[in-house]
Amino acid sequence: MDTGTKNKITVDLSTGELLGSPVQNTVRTLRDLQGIFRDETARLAMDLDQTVYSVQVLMPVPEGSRGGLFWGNTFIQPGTVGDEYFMTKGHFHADRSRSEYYLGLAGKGALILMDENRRTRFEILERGSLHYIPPHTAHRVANIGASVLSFLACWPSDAGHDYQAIAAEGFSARLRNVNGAPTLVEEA
Ligand code: S6P
Ligand code: ZN
Repeated sequence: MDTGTKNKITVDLSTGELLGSPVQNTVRTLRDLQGIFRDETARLAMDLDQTVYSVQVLMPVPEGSRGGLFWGNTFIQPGTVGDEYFMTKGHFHADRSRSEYYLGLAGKGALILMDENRRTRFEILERGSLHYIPPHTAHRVANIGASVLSFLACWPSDAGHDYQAIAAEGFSARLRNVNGAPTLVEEA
């Protein structure tokens, strides 16, 4: 009989860490983020084995299944490459109609959103802030604080990830540290 304790998963609400199994863990180091930051020379001068972010994902159904939901926790280290904050690669969902929720848990960040007309904006992501990422919207998160940023995410199991569009064209604006303030600067 299932007592309710089998495969029990808990979220450490102070850090966002997912405890229990099965959880997939992905780590992105500076080496993995070639072409993501504006200042490639600055990135190459850094310790490329340094972790920029990691993601824990709970996938109760196979990727691509219709009707399921995935859960993920992302942890972004504090830091910069040149004047750009450590951030995620960013993606559209492969099925552009699929949306997502983010909930901030620790640290201070910026959720950068770009629609399909390449209009880019950002929302401050911090403990308790809830963000609805609409369909047809590319998203990435930057850590604009001095401590680890962590946030929870929930998205449909058939959303998929399109990293290619961002790898090819990027976002239309970059979040840069301008005189100490996170500022969206349009790409030339
Ligand atoms: C998945 C969701 C997040 C990101 C994670 C890392 O749809 O948006 O779990 O995967 O924050 O970002 P990225 O751009 O490397 O997937
Ligand atoms: Zn997503």
